[in-house]
This record gives sequence, C-alpha cells and structure tokens, in this order.
Amino acid sequence: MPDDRPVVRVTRRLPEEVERELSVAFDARLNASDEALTADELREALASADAVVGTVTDRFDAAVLGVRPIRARVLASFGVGVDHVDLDAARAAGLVVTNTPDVLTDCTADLALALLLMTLRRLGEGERQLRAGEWTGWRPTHLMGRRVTGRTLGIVGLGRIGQAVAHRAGAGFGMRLLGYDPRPPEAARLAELGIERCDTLDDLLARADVVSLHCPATEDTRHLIDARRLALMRPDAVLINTARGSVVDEAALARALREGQLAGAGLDVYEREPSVTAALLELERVVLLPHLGSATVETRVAMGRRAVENLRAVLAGRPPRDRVA
Ligand code: 8YV
Repeated sequence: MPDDRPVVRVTRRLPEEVERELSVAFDARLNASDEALTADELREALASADAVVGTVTDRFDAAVLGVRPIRARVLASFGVGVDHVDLDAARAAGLVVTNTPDVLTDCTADLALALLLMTLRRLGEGERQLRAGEWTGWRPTHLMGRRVTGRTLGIVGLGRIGQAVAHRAGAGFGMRLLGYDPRPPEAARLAELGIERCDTLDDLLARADVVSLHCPATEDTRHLIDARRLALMRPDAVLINTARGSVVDEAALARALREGQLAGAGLDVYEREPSVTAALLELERVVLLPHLGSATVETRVAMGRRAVENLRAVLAGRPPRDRVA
C-alpha cells in the first residue's frame, strides 16, 4: 500500500522516543548514520519532503533555500538559535521556520554556571593534572582559584537564558549581577532578579569579574566581543560563552588571553565548529566544551517533542507555537 502520510526528513539522529513519535505519525526519513547532510542533500530534502527537521549543523542558506520547486512547508529547527537559517530566504520560499525555545533554558543556564565554576575554580586544570599523574598531594597553595561568592557577574543578553543564569548566580551563588541588553526586560523583573542594568556593554565589561554571553547570533552581534572590548575587561576577569561562537572574535580572544588582558575563558561554542582556534587549546586557563549547552536527556527529548509539535501544527494548517519566519 502506498504511504500517503506527509514525508518528514530528519537531518540528524534524534532521541529514540522522538524518532518513534515521528515514525508513527509520518513517513519519517531518518538519518541512521547521523552524518551531517551536504548542501545538495539539504536541497533534496526541501524538494522532496513536506517537513524538514534540521539542526545547527545544517546551513540553510540562500542557495539551499533557493531550491525550486520546493515541497517542504515547514523547517522545524531543533534548537532555539536560528542563525544557521537565512530567514529571508525561507520567507521567500514560503517556508515556515520554527525553533524550540523554553525547554532548553535551564540546562543551558546550568552549563554557563558550570563553566563559570570551572574557570574561576581552575577545575579543568585540576582534572588534567590529576589524570596526568602530576598531583603530588594536598598543599595550601595548590591551584588557588577565585572565590565565586560576592564576585560580579555581567550578563550580556537578558532573555530567557540570561535571566535563568541571573537567578542561579544571584540566589544560589551570592554573586552581584550586572546586565546589558539593548531591549531589556521591565525594571520590575530586573529588580526581582537583583540585576543592575548597565547602559552600555563597555560599562559592563569594565566592571564585571565574569562576563557571560546570552545574546542571539545576528549581524548586530557578530564579533560583539572584539579586541577593543576584550581590552576593556579586567585582567582578572573571565569570559563565558554558551551563546554562539560568532559573538566573539576567537582569534582576538586567544591573543587577549595570551597577553593577560583577561584571566580565563569558558567556551561551549566556537566560530567554526567543530574546529577550535588552535591557540586556545594551548591555554591552561581556558575550559573548552563541545557545544553541550542543551545536552541532557530530558532537554533533548523535550526539544524533539517541541519540534514535532511545531511541524504537526503547520502540516495540519494551524499556526505553530514557535514560528520565527
Ligand atoms: C542545540 C543550541 O544543541 O538551541 C540552540 O541554539 O545551540 C543547542 O541547544 C543546537 O542548536 C541543536 O540544533
């Protein structure tokens, strides 16, 4: 019997229960090998499926989205950031684009705090030392980091994740909170979280002991943290990036760290993933994670379910919950 259910093309492996849900409801074309699709394969997916579930590793640029005729009606992106999708080109193609906000807020905020703790307390260095058999035993001056309580955290981007970071750092770790966002939340919300709003990013950078980035990757935020702004940071400050690699000029960051303009960095995202600026790998005071912000079982399943909810809505002719284009 011919399968007349809508065709859903999934570009990467998803948690098993999400793939099962898709296979029950749709003619799901899964990616068992989990290899990222090429641009030609993405074009083919858009030309042959009714819906595509994509991820940050798929570049839906104007060339890919320019495929005609296009069969897909919805691109349900798995993740909150949509900088890998040319939204204007998607609109021109009549393609609805959705994302998966909310469900990854807590886990991403947790990871930012993990990087904050790892950098301030020098935990990466400690773990490397122990595994290398170089730990000679306890001593009063061994790997002294910096006290977290009472330090000043500067949060760049005060959306859902930035606010979740503020809550953890303020209520949980007793940090002083500064925030910068060109479109900040209401004053009452800032007061509730205990965030002092900075009028300029430069002001925040000059005052914070830890700077944590939580803004989306857009043309406006590309290299927001560049050589000039890195030079504004305090020499004992650290930079945490769980947002997007493009927000930081990675080469300038490596130079600034080498020259002692700031003390350390905790990074989960990079300008050219999966490659990492080689100079960063040499630096002891840098913690490097492989884009794990939302990587928990609960969150990855919830992201998958949210993507499925969105594509179901579009295919049924209803407005999706999380439309971004
Ligand atoms: C995802 C993320 O792992 O949601 C985002 O924007 O960076 C991560 O949660 C990734 O985008 C998956 O597509």
